[in-house]
Amino acid sequence: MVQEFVSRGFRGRRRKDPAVADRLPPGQYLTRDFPVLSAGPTPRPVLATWDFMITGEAEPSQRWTWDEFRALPSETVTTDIHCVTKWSKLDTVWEGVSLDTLLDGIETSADYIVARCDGDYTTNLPLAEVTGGKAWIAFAYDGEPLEPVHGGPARLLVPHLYFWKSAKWVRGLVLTSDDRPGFWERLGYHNFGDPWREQRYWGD
Ligand SMILES: Nc1nc2c(c(=O)[nH]1)N[C@H]1C(S)=C(S)[C@@H](COP(=O)(O)O)O[C@H]1N2
Ligand SMILES: [Mo]
Repeated sequence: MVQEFVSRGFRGRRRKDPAVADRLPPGQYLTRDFPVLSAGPTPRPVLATWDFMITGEAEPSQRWTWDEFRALPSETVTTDIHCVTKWSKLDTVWEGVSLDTLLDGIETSADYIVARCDGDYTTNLPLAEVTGGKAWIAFAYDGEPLEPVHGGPARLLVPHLYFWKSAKWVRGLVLTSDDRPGFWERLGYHNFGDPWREQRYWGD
């Protein structure tokens, strides 16, 4: 009873905090733990054979081994994340390689990407939503190597869109001229997924 009263009081205070409220998209609630949402089993890729590829309408196509990927310049990113199942988490801290860095030097006429992963998951994004400092391939969370359940060794991080766009266990990007809906998008989730416009499902 006491515990419940204390935690309810705590949440109540947080909700009234205007600085926090401003950062919470419509229909979302705050969580302090880090839920795991995976559509299948957790893949365990071996780093010695791991690679990351940019293919499709990319000239030239590119491939990095794990060591080559980790030798690229990386950034620390502190950002809020928003899951379509309605939890949001503020000030998460990641380390990753910007997609701008990975795409540098690649010529393309593509307007979209499809993220490919270990396992069968895919997700689609406009190229303009993952360039200009808006997306990373993250390999660390909270100063530690990214845990397998959260997408380790590396995941896409696109924090301004619902978190299903942040593909875990990502292995590559396919650049496409047509928009190709991915795993959740084909199952009825919104094609774009802006949490501030509450774009949860097709038709939202
Ligand atoms: N490869 C892959 N990436 C994925 C998923 C998945 O099932 N497989 N789930 C997505 C969904 S719906 C969400 S909300 C986030 C959850 O990330 P987390 O488990 O680290 O919280 O990962 C996204 N990326
Ligand atoms: Mo999600």
